Parts: sequence; C-alpha cells; structure tokens
Amino acid sequence: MSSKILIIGACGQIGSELTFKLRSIYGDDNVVASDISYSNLEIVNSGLFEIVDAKDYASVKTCVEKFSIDTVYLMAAMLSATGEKFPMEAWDLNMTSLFNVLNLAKDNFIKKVFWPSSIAVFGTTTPKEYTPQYTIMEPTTVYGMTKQVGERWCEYYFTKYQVDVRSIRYPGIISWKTLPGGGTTDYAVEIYHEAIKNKSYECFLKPDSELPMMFMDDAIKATVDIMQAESEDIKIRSSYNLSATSFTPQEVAESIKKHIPEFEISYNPDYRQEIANSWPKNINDSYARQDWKWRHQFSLDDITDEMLLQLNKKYN
Ligand code: VAH
Repeated sequence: MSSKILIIGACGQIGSELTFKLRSIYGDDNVVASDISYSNLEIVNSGLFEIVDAKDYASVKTCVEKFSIDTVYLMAAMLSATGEKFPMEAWDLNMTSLFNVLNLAKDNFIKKVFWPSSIAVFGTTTPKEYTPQYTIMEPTTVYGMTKQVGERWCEYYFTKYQVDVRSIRYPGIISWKTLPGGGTTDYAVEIYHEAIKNKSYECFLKPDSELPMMFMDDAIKATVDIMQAESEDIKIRSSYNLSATSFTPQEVAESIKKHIPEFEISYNPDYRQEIANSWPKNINDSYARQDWKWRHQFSLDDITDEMLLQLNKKYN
C-alpha cells in the first residue's frame, strides 16, 4: 500500500520541490502539503494542502489523523541568517517542530520521518577541507546548534524508541523555482536571478568564500533515496554528510560569464560572512555513498546551465 505523506514546510525552497517530486512518485492523493500560511499559491493550488503549525503538536497530530499519514518530511525551519536575528524564535521553531514529529512517531501515529540537518552543524574548529562524517562540531550559529542537537535527538529516538527517522546534512541548495529565505548560501541563488535581470550582482560574501553547494535536483534525489533505502542500510541515525560540489562566489561569477560575458560581480560582505567563515569548504560524504549509494549529478557548470536556462524563460 502506498505511503501517505505529509510535508511540513511545503511552501519553502526545498519543501515546494519535494512536494511535486513525492506526488510524482506516490500519487497526488497520497501527498499532503502543509505550511503555516498560504505563502506559495502554486503549492496551495496544486493538490492537497493544509495549514499546519509545526510548533503546535495538536495541529500536526490533527493533520496526521485526518489523512492517515504514515510518513512525515519536516522541512520547516528558520535558517542561519534569520536565526541570528531571532535566536529564540529559531530555537523554538526548529526544536519544537522536531519534538512534535518525533513524539508522533514514538507514539506510533506515524511510521517514518525525514528531518533535514545541515553542514551548519560544523563550526570554526571543524576541519574545513573534506570535512569528515565524525569530527569536531562546535556550531557558532543558533541554526547550527539546533541542527547539531536535533541530530542527537534523532539518534536517541531511533535507539531508545526505534523511531525510523532519517536525516542528511544539506549543503547550500541552489534552485530556480522557489526563492530561499534567510540563508547564508542564498547568494548562490540570487546571483543567477540578478545575472539575468541586471547582468550584475553585489555579493554579500567575499570572493574566496568557498562553501559546499548542491543543485536542488540532487538534494531532492538524495532525500528520496535515503527514505526509500532499506532501514538496515541506514547505519547513521544522527545525520549523513552529503556533498555534490563546492565553490566560491568568484567561481560562480566565472561560470556565469561563460554564458553572459558582460556579467559583473562586486563584493560587499555583511554579517553573513562570519557565518560562512565558520562552515566547511567541502564535505566528505563517503558514508552516504557507501550505505545508501548516494551519487550526485550536477557540477557548478551544470548548475549554471540549468539555472540560466530556466530563469531566462522566467524573466523573458
Ligand atoms: C543556510 N541554506 O544558508 C541554509 C543551509 C548550509 C546552509 O543550511 O542557512
């Protein structure tokens, strides 16, 4: 019998594309999109949609029971940059929502959980090159702290209550369909929009700020792959390192110039530079590649090709 899936945070950058992908796999009637508001009308009008407050246990439980949900993808979170402006709200949203879903699973209202972690779990004391799965983790952002402690709780609920929760540490995600909100890696999305609209972009990070990045199609594939893997193949129940590529703003600009030679980039680092400085340059994701056969597809130039192709259609 097909899964009955609830996506919490379906109006967001990843949640929106995950909704369409899961509907294509499991059928429209088996995937319920939800969010705190009707902020993405394409999602709201494209199929089953419910208002769910991820911080309200009763709100989540009511939706789970209404649609006989067995699998929850918890995509609602406050990201790194916004989290530094509203630390208590970030802690509350990111942690309360996770406990609500883990407890629904512990009490057998649902059977399976996906929860996104992030390379933001790493901090300034973490080795920055080819960052290993197991290493020093002293995150300096509230967002990173919520992801680090969230990973501990995921592993605890698996070990103590046999909750089938699966997680990956997303790098920066690049997509063209839905704008990201409040992330430090958002420059890598904005730059493509500005390249098409204005042929110039003022970057809020320094030119040599190398960060781990991934195209949305790869991120969605990884999310589906880990959730479809056999339980015994998921040997890490905190969260898996995941990687595709890594690059600097300068390298993105050079990639764009292969298509738009007149494109110009300038740099005006802001508070997000300190966040970026605390994160790895690139990630060792050998455990994901070994345990559940993760393979990425998109390089930087592949990302640039697709982003400019799709955004040209959007704006012209
Ligand atoms: C952020 N896009 O910038 C998120 C992501 C690795 C970064 O977690 O906060």
